[in-house]
Amino acid sequence: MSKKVKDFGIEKTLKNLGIKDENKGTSTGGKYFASGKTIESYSPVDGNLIAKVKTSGESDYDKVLETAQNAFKEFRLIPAPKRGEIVRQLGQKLRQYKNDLGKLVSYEMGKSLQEGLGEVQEMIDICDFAVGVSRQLHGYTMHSERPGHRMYEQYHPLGIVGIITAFNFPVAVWSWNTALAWICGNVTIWKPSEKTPLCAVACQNIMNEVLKENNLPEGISSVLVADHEIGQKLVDDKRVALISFTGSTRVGRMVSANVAQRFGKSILELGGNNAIIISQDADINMSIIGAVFGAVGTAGQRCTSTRRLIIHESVYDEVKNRLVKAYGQLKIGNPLDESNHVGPLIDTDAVNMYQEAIKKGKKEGAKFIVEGEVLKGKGYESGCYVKPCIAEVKNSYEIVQHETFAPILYLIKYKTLEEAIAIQNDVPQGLSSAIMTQNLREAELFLSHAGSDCGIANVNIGTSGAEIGGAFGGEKETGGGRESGSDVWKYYMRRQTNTINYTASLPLAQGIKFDL
Ligand code: UN1
Repeated sequence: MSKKVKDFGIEKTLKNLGIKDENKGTSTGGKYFASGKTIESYSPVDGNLIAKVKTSGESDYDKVLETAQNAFKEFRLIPAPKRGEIVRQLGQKLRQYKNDLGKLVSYEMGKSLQEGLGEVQEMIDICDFAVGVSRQLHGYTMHSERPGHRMYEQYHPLGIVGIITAFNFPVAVWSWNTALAWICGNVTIWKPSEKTPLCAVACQNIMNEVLKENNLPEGISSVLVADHEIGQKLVDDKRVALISFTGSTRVGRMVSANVAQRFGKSILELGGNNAIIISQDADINMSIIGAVFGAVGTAGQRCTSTRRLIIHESVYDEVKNRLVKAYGQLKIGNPLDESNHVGPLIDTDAVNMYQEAIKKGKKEGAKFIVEGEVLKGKGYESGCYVKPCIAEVKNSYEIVQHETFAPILYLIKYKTLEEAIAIQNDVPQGLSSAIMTQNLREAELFLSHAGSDCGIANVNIGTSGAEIGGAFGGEKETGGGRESGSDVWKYYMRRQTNTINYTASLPLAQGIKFDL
C-alpha cells in the first residue's frame, strides 16, 4: 500500500468493513462459499491490489439458490411493516458505516469521495423510503357488478429477486432494489460487477450483522461474487422471479430476451445518452456548473452523465468559451483528495474505449476544442486517469449516437427549440434529459408530449443526480425499467384480483344465465 493511500486511512476503512486480504465473495448471510476462481481487486486510484476475493463456483450456485428458496417461505410470512423494520435497521447501520463505505466506493471504483459518500446517502435514503412504503402496499377496492360481492386487489411477494449491478454505482443500485424487494417480502441474490467485488463484500458484511441481530434465516440476502457465466445462470433460472439488471444495452438486450423466454419479469436499467438543452433564456452560470458536473462527475461513468449539450446559436460561443475555461480549471487526480474534481476511469479497458471514441469522433469530423489525453506521471501511475474533453459535432455522428462511459462532451448548435428537442430525442437511448431556461413556455414545451422522450426530464437541473423518491429509469434502449421511488415497489410484487361472494346464490358476471 502506497504512503499516499495510507494517508487517506484506507487500511482502517478496510478493517472497519471486515475486508481481509483474502475474502470469500459468496454468502447467504450465514454460510460463505468460495469454490470458484480468485479475483483480485485493484484500485484505479493508485493501481494497488486492495484485496482478493474468492468467487463462487457452479456447485455454490445451487446451494445459494436453495437457501434463498427456503428463506422465502419464512420471510414472506413476516408482516410487511416488520420487514420494514429490518430495512430501517439496515439504514441505521449504513449511517454508522457511511464514511467507511463511501471511502471504499471511492477507492475501489474511483469516484470522488463526495460522490462515494453521496452514493451511501442514496442507500440510506432508499431505506427510509422503503420503511414508509412497507406500510403502504395498497391495492384498490372495486365495486362488483354483482350484488353481495366484494372485489379488491392485493399484492403478494414474487419470490427470489436477482440483482445484477454495474461497477459505476457499486453499492447504491443494490440497495434500491433490495430495500424495496424486502419490504415486498422477497429474498434477494445480488451479483455485483466483478470490477468492484469488495464493495459487495462490505455491504454483505453489514447486512449479515442485521440478519444476525434479528435472528433471521440465512438466504434473505445473498451475494454471489461470480463471473458472467454464473450471472447467466441466474438470468436463465426459473426459480428467480425477477431480474433487475443494470448495465450496458448490449448485455441488457440478451438479459431481456432470456428472461422473457422463461416468462420471468425484468427491470432493465441500461445505457443513456443524456443531453442538456441550453436555451437563449438560460442562466448561463447555472448551465455551466450543471453541464460540467454532469459531464465530468464520476469521470463520465454515470448512466445519467451529460454526453451532449444542445446550445442555442445566440449563446453558443459564450457557453463554449466558458466551458473551455472551466475545463482548464479542472483538477484531475486522487479522488480521495477532496481538492480534485475528477478521478480515474475504472480500468485501462475503459481508457482504451475513451481513446477509441476520440479517434472515431475525429474520423467522423468531430472538432475537439478541449483535447483528450491519457495522463502520465506522478499520481497517475494506475494508467486510468484521462483528461475530460469537449468536441463540436453533429448529432448524427455514429460516435455521438453511442454511449461512451468516459468524460467526452459533445456540443451541438440549434436555432429553434423544436429543433433542439428533435436533436435531444434523436438517439437510441432515452434515460435523462434537461433544459436550462428561464422561459416558462420553453420549459413546458420540453416537458410536454411534444418534448423530451426520456424517463427523466429536468428543468434548470443537470441530467445526473436524481433523487431516490422518483421512479428512476428510461425509455427506448435504456430498457423501460424503473427503480427506487414512487410506486416502483409494484414491480417487485404480483397483483392478485379477489372477488368474494357473500350471498347464497351464484350470479354470473356479464348477466350470463346458467341454470341446472
Ligand atoms: C447510474 O448511473 O447507474 O441520478 C445511476 C444519478 C444517480 C444514480 C445514477 N442518482 O446520477
